[in-house]
Amino acid sequence: MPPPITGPEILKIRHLDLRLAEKQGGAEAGIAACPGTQPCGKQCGTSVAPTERPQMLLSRYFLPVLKETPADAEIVSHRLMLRAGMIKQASAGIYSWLPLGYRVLRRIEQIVHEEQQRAGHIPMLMPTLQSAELWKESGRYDAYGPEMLRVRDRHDRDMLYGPTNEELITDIFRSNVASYRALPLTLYHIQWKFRDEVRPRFGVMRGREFLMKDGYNFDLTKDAALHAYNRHLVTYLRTYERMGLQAIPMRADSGPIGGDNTHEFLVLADTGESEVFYDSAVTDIRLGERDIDYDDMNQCRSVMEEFTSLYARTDETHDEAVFAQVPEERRRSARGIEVGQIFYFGTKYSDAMGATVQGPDGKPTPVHMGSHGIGVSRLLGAIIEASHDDKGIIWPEGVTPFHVGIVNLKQGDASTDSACEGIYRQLGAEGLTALYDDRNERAGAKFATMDLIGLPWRITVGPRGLANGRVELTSRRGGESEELAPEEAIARLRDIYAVHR
Ligand code: 5CA
Repeated sequence: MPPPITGPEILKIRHLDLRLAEKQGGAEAGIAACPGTQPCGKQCGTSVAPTERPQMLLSRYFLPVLKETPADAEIVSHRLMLRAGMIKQASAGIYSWLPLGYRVLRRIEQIVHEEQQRAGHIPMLMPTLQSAELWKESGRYDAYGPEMLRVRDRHDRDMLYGPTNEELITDIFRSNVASYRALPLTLYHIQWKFRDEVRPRFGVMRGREFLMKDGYNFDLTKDAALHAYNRHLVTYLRTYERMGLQAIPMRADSGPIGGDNTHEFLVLADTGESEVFYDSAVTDIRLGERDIDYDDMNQCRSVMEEFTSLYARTDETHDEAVFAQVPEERRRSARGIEVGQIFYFGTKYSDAMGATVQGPDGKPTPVHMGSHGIGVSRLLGAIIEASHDDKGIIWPEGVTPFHVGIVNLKQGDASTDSACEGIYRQLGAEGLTALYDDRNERAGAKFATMDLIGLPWRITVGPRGLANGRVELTSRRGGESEELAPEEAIARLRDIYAVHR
């Protein structure tokens, strides 16, 4: 979960808002514009997640947009992330997350946390650097090959930058859990991983350092572990749908993680690195707003079956003979972006590392395990691949870095300035985040920036509309505009975002 807001962050927000307050001559602006919803104490009466809630004046932000299209970026998501000032390459496959990119990354993490915890999975945090000892115990130290970044510390101990965490979590489990009564248990974290990919490319899509959510279930029996598998499948479907994505579970190959049961989640996109084969009817299924009881084994299994019984496989498991049974008009081959993968691997790690619990019969029993990953940083690329046009990104409401952009068409004009500031404050008071373009720029340049960074809604304020008490609310996706009174525009946004919190 994002940390609570700290002193300097509050000061920064207050600083921005006080600038507005000063301009307006009203001290209460500083309070109204702090848009959080939870009590945080005396400074402002509300608390905000430092990376998400605060309002922002564009003149005070750090948004280094690029005018030129970067020559070395091959796919549209990589080009747009660079152009929109979201990331900067630090070295091959390793990126700094600039403020706008960081906001979206945090938003995606937030959704992942919410959906994991809704299913009863418990968050924690393991380190990036791991001791090689555990990997020697599981037998994967040599098996993992050159993708693993190996380092030696000053005491000549072998360490590695974790490419995944099965060993570390199994060690934590075996050191602390002795009885079957502690089961079922699912622990997860969101942490940076390192894989020394031969060809890092496509920006955050195939990085060397990347952010992953990885979760691990521990269960007494195979049936219980398969329930954990199905439960994860359902949480993933909901997670991706909240991000505005359709990710299709496809039967896959388990690679170095091991086990026979595994599904990858693929977002269809021409630029995807995986070749996939599927029955087109699978694209008609949605989880939607169904009420799911994650403890209900039958319900989770039936959702899993509904989503995985039609043919959908990656090239590694593709079988022409089985595919031929799909009606010809529904057979599709395409490309896809893998945004997650779930595994059930039984007792592979618990046998190798002695992770047993005392069973109901009093005998030591190796636990059944699975691991479940979401490519958190890759998701930004996948969402942009799925949602953009020739002007820039179009963020789905669920992940947008700011709920709305405000464009002042005549900066410096007393009435447009004051209308913009009022709207900005009111949005904040409603818990909606706004990026207010208060720069002295031409209207065209302001629109181009807003279109590039892809906020789903824009409020445009100009002297002509204001003369009739109207501002313009524009949808980034459809491009359609409506003239509304400022309070109507705000009410409209409140309704739109009510389902995305
Ligand atoms: N231990 C298991 C599950 S926790 C595991 O490591 N699974 S994985 O290898 O499939 O990775 C999980 C997800 O991380 C992938 O589905 C993918 O979305 C993302 N991912 C993997 N490699 C990269 C990479 N080089 N760059 C960006 N994301 C990646």
